[in-house]
Amino acid sequence: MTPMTPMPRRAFLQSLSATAAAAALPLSSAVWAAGKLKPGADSALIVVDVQNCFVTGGTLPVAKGEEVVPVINRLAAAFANIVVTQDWHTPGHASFASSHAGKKPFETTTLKYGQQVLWPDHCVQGTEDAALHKDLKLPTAQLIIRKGYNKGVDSYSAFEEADRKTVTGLAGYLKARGIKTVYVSGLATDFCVGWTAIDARKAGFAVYVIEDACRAIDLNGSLAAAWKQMEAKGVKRIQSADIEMA
Ligand code: VGL
Ligand code: ZN
Repeated sequence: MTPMTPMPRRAFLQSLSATAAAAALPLSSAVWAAGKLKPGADSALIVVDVQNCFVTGGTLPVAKGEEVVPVINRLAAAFANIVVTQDWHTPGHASFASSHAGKKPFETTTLKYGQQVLWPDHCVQGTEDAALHKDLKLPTAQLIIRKGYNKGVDSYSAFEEADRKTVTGLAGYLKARGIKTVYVSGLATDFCVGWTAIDARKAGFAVYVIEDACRAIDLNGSLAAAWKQMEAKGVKRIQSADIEMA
């Protein structure tokens, strides 16, 4: 082929889309290998709230919550860095319906920082209900970050409490470790996973949510709303099969 020969149209389009795909990705942290994402040394897997309270038999069970455990255990092999979170409430926490006279779980109320969904008592510090699921196997996990431990403030996000002022320190930790990209998994897609993903974007990370490594509560359309908000903030929705296993 002489240099002047026009590139066949199909090859040209393929090269364009390859360039576009590369531009949309943080190249330093992820490489498409055989069409798959390969998390690098500057990526971390965040495993959100895979605790007894959120699975069958727990105090705030997420439908099929336990199904994320084998998916996350498999994913762990692809990550050099893993952070685990635990919802970790005081007894009598402000997010519990039982703390508000006349209120029932899944109703809402207004707290100092705004609207709060009221939950059954769950994930009380030090209880078996708040323990990580026994089948979770993450031998390389480096940090467990607990949240929701201020009695008057909830914290769905692993980065920032519901007052939108108090930080947990996770962004600083990840930045100090040179992490640029986070992959979010766990429970529940429409609450703690969603807020964690959105706040990770706010803190400047590239963010993937691994849909089949999450399960949702889906309260009054909260799941669809969460995906809409996440996508509006540039969170990318992927499946565990999109990740290259080590
Ligand atoms: C969660 C509701 C209340 C969660 C935590 O982990 O998604 N949801 N506390
Ligand atoms: Zn909670």
